[in-house]
Amino acid sequence: MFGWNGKLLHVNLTKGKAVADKYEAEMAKNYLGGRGFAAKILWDTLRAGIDPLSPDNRLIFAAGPLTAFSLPSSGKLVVAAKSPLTWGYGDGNIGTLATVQMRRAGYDAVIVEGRAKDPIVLFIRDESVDFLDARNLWGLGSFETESRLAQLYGHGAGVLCIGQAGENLVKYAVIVSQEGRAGGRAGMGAVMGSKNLKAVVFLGSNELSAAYPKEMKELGSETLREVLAKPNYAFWKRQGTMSTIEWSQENSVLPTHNYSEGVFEKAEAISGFAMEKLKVSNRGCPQCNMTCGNVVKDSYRKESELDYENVAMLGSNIGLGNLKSVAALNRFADDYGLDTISLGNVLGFAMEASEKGLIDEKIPWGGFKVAEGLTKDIAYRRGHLGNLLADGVYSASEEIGRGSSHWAMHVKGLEISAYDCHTTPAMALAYGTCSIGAHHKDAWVVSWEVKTGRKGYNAAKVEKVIELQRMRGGVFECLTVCRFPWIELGFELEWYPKLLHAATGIEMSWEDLNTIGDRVFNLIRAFWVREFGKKWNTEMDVPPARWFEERLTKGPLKRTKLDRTKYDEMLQMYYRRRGWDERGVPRRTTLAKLGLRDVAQDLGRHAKMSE
Ligand code: PTT
Ligand code: SF4
Repeated sequence: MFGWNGKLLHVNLTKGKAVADKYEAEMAKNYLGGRGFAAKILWDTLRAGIDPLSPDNRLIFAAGPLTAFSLPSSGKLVVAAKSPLTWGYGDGNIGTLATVQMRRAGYDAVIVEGRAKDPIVLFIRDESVDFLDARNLWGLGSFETESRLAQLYGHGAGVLCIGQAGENLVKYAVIVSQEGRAGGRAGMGAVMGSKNLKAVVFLGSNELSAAYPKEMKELGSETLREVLAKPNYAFWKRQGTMSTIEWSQENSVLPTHNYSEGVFEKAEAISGFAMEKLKVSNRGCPQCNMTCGNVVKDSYRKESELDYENVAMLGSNIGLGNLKSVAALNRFADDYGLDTISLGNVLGFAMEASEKGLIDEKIPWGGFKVAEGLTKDIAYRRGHLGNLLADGVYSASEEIGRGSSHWAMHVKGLEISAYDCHTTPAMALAYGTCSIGAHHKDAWVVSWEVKTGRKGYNAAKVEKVIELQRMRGGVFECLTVCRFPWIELGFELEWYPKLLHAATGIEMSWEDLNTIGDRVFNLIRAFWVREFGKKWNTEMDVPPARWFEERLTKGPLKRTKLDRTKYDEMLQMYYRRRGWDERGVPRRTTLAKLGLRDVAQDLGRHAKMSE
């Protein structure tokens, strides 16, 4: 095999054993890598109904055939497992040296099962795998953990680690790398913590082998130059994703006060231009020449790396209009290893619950010090409220009750990311049907919808959501490279089949790649349905009642809300277009067409299926 290493590493922490094995070329062709491999392995190896925080769960680190080659933004890694937050399929995408070193060590994916007796660091250096005592690291934040490991193994080593949130099984704990890259929103850090796995360190010494090395080198240089020549490059380096704050505010989609509004009166103070005044440098993922991490000095004069999602969720969504304070909360989240999106979401929920008198604690909108304390309480599961919020917004609203589920902002248990959808039905559908719960990664359709018209609930919107799910959630997650060159700079998609051919020697048309995207999407859907069995229902694809029942009261689009009847019709349209039945369960014929006949057979044992 070229491009792929053709090898997986299976690690059993209970037994302290690691075994490498080869996988079939068929798997590479059918699933490509990254999310495709993760979904296939989780489907094949997990029994339905296992507790995600038990040793039975598998934590998977998976790269794709283009990962770590010298080409635009290729230093990405998929981290996946059954999610402790949603109890469905969970994954995230992290930019990290660990992916480069894992591939150089000879593996395309590492699968970790079991639970170590005491905290350990897994040290993977080419063929050798060591299980090292990590009791001295347990209790440390992710920054200190990584810096100690870098002292031992060098700054070139690839490190994935957890902070206190992962250790304490906070359900939205992430995996952290390089002090500002974090992945696995759906609780991949908690799965790592449940395995007593404080960190994984990779070191590899092999060169990746391409089918056509000369062509690969030339294409790599050409595409890297192409990125630099894009008109938006200079502005991207200045603001990265932070320019979206201004755009979201202008278009009434900036989540504000727990998604009750789409505009924030202090938006300017947390915008990309405000960020530029605090900025000290750019950081980024390895193998990237458009490094987009905006490093600023926070209110404690410490460095914090800002992205749109972090700032919207820890800023406007909690009513905090001081960017240095937002940056400080963001830094705490990175160090503890908490997902910033879910953190901002649960803090907003707590502030609203406090305002409505549903909890005793006084947590004012925009109250930085209280938010800081609560963030720590969550990471350590301290006190009743900290512990409650550590389980996520769905759980918190179940316990608090009294109508709070209407404004507990999640889909399938995953907290919604940073777009308010009172005015955007297609984006609501994207959240409703995303493969991990409410995340924008599969279909960031909001910018297209704002441009082309928000009002309709129509077939064109359904088509666009599916097209993006294929490309973003399918092709990019499986090639496992960053999608930003394409989305943000307009780097042409035509390059990817060429790069794939040079790397692997295999010609794949867009039709082939789209089929892989659909195969993986359907397999993940099957995973959800298998997990939930009889409990599976269409409500699981519907965003919270707030967006349907409460109108915006501010901004140019005030008085707008979503229409539930029309949303339901659009959802049914989406199911039909996907080849799913009226409950959103893939039909046998759909799975068979995608080469998933065996999946249909197994799924039929857990849920009612249509032909
Ligand atoms: C992603 C989600 C996002 S999406 C952001 S900001 W974004 C938040 N970042 C967090 C963070 O930082 N620290 C923290 N403690 N929690 C965080 N949670 C949030 O996690 C990220 C970039 C970004 S920045 C995005 S959109 C793109 N995502 C990609 C993707 O998903 N796939 C892909 N092939 N390419 C992508 N490129 C972009 O990568 P999750 P990163 Mg991330 C600090 O983790 O679980 O996928 O959720 O990984 O290396 O930081 O790069 O406006
Ligand atoms: Fe990472 Fe940003 Fe580069 Fe993408 S563009 S690889 S997120 S630094």
